[in-house]
Amino acid sequence: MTKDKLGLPVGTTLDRFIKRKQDEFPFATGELSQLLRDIALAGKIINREISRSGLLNIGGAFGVTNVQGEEQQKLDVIADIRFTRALRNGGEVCAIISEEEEGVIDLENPKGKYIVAMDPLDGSSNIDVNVSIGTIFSIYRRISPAGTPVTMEDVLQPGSEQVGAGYLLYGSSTMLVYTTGHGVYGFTYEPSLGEFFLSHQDIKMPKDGSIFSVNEGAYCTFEPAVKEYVDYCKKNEYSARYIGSLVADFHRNMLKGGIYIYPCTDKAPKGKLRLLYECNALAFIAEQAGGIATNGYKRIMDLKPTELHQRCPLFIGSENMVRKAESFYKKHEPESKSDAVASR
Ligand code: P6P
Repeated sequence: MTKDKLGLPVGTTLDRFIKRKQDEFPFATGELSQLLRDIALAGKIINREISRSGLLNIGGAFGVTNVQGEEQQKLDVIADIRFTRALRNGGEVCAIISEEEEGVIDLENPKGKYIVAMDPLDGSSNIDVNVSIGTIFSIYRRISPAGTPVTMEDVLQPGSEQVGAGYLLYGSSTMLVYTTGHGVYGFTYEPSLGEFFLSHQDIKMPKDGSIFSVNEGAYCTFEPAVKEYVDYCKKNEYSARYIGSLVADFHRNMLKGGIYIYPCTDKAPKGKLRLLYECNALAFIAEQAGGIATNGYKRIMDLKPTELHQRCPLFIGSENMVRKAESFYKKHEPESKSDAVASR
């Protein structure tokens, strides 16, 4: 029987894996473990609803725009409700930041030790065309003492303070991928058993790759450095792979080697992706898997958030590819309009 580093047989359930990992830390109280279970439960429920959305008329737009000015899809709202409910009922979380909610969701659970920042359903415009979508989450320990009201300092922590991060990928199979700072582990969902099983042990991202993911439709408004890097990828006949779903593009690039870029554009002068619940979570995973994530100049996880929904440029993936992309910025530094320069 194949055994992995933990001496466990392959086919280990998420629950058993979490417990075994927790046992490695004598001071672990089990609260983070329970929080991960709560997220997995919500993921199972969303997986069920996504797989039936075409039949239940829960696809399509909700007819409301969210705080981002983006048209909410029905499943965006359902996912937001489901994850918020799972975290509220789980009792480990005191506050949530969600892409779908303008302000902090105070769960009125002052004993909760954790803060969760999440994008309940990223790439939801792909729902109706049956393309993979995902949930992204970051977990922080609160700074203010338990028993006191949640503060903005609790929710505006840099990514370097994350105690956990992960994503659910609702694709050809549904996966949960997460890290708590000791490697990246992937679990594949078996619907007939209602269980996530360990399928990707200690994921490592190749240092190099030949896949680049960027929306070239905005090429004309890219900064010169980004244009030059995209041209470099084409000259080297790299594969262009961009499906409009960050989690799916990131997951493929992590396994095969590659880079995902969402730079500054005229439509998104500070980049499109949100620091707190998209960039930081994937940056933590990327670094734990041996990759890197920057805004073109600075490590994503070193950026100090000032607003809940602030955006930033994202260059994430194989280390050598991100460094190569950054090298073009260094050549063009004075011309760059990237927020990276401003925040440098
Ligand atoms: P564009 C989805 O809205 C998302 O946040 C990411 O999942 C995806 O990579 C990106 O935006 C797509 O944005 O501007 O290329 O359509």
